[in-house]
Amino acid sequence: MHTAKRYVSRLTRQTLALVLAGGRGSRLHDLTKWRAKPAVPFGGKFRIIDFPLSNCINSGINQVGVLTQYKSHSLIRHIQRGWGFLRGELGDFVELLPAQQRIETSWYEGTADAVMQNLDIIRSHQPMYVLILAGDHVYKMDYGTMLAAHVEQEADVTVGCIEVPLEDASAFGVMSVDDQYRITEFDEKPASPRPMPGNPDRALASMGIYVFSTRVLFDELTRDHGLTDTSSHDFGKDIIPSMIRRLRVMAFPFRDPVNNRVAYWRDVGTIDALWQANLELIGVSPELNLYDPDWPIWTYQEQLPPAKFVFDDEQRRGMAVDSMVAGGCIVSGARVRHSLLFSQVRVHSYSTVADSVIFPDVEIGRNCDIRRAVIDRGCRIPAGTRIGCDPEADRKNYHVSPKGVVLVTPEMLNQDYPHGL
Ligand code: ADQ
Ligand code: ADP
Repeated sequence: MHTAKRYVSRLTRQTLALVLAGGRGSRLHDLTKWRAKPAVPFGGKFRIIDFPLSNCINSGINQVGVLTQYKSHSLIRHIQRGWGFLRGELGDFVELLPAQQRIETSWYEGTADAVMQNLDIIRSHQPMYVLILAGDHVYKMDYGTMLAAHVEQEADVTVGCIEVPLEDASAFGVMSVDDQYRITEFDEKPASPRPMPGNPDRALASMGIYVFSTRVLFDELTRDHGLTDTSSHDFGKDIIPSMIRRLRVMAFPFRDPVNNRVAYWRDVGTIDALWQANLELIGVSPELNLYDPDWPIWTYQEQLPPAKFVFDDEQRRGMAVDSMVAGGCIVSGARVRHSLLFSQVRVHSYSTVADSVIFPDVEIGRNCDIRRAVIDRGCRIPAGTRIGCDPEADRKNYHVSPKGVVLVTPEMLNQDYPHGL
């Protein structure tokens, strides 16, 4: 056991992780109008990117580059504030790699181009392996086991994969594997995805995460870079499919290490998915356990006082039940039920908040009734506002998702965004 651990830690130390955090994430509507998807708040005090970054640190990978592009201001600020604790003098870092026209005069094109444009930086760190991650999935994964599988199977590239329902599979890269988990087919976002053999309701999907041996990565990126007319310079569309016949391309099935079942992995890419994944955390034993001391999720957090629940001046109780409430919140004479309140939320007397996700720095005035909502950062909800009670009225003022979740942003309330928060 001891030797095995040391073997894995040697691999993780020789690995550079690159987190792709530049995509648009347009299905999150106005939540990504001003911020990149990896910067979207999640779980009461985190942002989505904290999950892959924490996975790196918890796996012993302490050299991490974050590739940013679209709307990166709040993402950059978050990483600078929260992820600077690694010891540079020991060679550990979380480094921001914005699109900066290092090689081309263009911004990053596909995901492979984003990595290609940083080849000189990768080279300077001399890693044996490069772990390419997406900045926009919520999951807890020990990348050490994937690295060990990559090395043991003498793979050129190893693709993380997970079983998904067949009806969802056309949103992913879908693969077929042989009995050694060598990938034999790979179709990026196929219109009619192939089911798994013997399992007609499931497909094997790429998680969009890859372990490359560094030499192979350099060769493949250089080759793809030359295909100016035929390639979109994307890992899923171009690089992985083109490697299958020539090289050893392996799949690594991501399973829960405790019960060996399909692990928790969410692309919280829509308002409905984001709302549901946040509210699931409130349950008694949610699939994603944020309270596991063996796998802490790191983040930037302000120093805030404890959440407070107070009687108002007329002795009405402020309370939250079946809820998660972050630091700095004050619930005074109001009821909060089955909801998740991020930091510094204020809820005033006679108001009810139910089945809702309230981002930081929101103020909810008196006499409000808020149900099935996602309220964006900095909203000041005027007294007497009803949200989630009348779909027609909601549609006029806010965005209503296919499942009837109401998204409210400061712009929809004609309020300025709280700059400098
Ligand atoms: P998608 O998620 O559709 O499919 P993509 O939009 O390319 O792939 O995003 C992958 C990651 O890269 C995201 O984290 C995104 O933010 C980031 N990204 C996108 N363009 C970028 C750019 N130009 N610069 C920097 N970062 C960028 C991929 C795979 C599929 C796989 C799914 C799993 O292609 O095969 O099934 O991920 O979600
Ligand atoms: P955070 O995630 O920290 O709440 P955002 O990601 O929402 O911050 O915002 C990203 C950047 O865009 C910030 O600089 C913010 O001030 C700016 N911004 C957000 N909404 C607006 C708006 N409606 N008008 C102008 N700037 C905005």
